[in-house]
Amino acid sequence: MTDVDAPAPKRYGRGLFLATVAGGLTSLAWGKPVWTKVSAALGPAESFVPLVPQGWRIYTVSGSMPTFDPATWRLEVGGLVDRKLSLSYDELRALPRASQVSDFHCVTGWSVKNVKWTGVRLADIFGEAKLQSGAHGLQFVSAEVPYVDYLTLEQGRIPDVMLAYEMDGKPLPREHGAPLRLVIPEMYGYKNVKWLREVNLVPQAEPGYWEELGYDRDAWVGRSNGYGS
Ligand SMILES: Nc1nc2c(c(=O)[nH]1)N[C@H]1C(S)=C(S)[C@@H](COP(=O)(O)O)O[C@H]1N2
Ligand SMILES: [Mo]
Repeated sequence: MTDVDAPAPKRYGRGLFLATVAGGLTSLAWGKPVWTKVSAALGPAESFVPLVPQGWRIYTVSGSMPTFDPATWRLEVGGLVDRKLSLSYDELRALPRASQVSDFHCVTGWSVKNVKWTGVRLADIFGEAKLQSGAHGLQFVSAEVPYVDYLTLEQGRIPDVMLAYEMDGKPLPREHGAPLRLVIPEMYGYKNVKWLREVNLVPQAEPGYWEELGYDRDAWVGRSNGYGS
């Protein structure tokens, strides 16, 4: 794991992040030693690129990005359901299509406004899979091992939560989680699992990847430990 993986190295306060981002000197936020280390770990082609105009930072915890083959890819829906699903990319795209425009916030202080997402609502997946009464949590498993995260079923039912396969009118780019990522605008970026491969209905939500490392379980934007802690 490299420093680039972290939603926020805790030693950087929000003020420093905002100041450096506003000044366009994003690499300052990482510091030169980190920058050098990251570039070495990922190689020149995949090293962290600050896309200043749009604001995205590309994160991985493993230093590599899963590949997507439409011929073999499946979204598996399992756990406490009456009908397990194994949806091909085409089958996923044949489900009712939903679009929204929402803001995206990383716990480190960067945001991207007005992102257009298109994909499927969890409710439509649940309708196919038939949830069992003991299911109160959702487990989201990334193809990027070991990134796993959870929501309560109630959080998963927030109306603008979606599994997104398009971003800004185009198929989700690889670096943003192709072909599918979770989008939950009410919560910080680390809940928005990229390279989504499995959704499992579980008895209850558990701590996810970053939560095991000290971040808040309920990563409500503006109301959890990303800011001011
Ligand atoms: N699989 C996976 N999903 C992930 C991450 C990651 O490292 N791996 N980082 C999270 C964090 S902390 C943020 S802020 C967003 C960043 O999304 P982006 O890489 O599309 O900009 O992805 C989230 N989802
Ligand atoms: Mo993040």
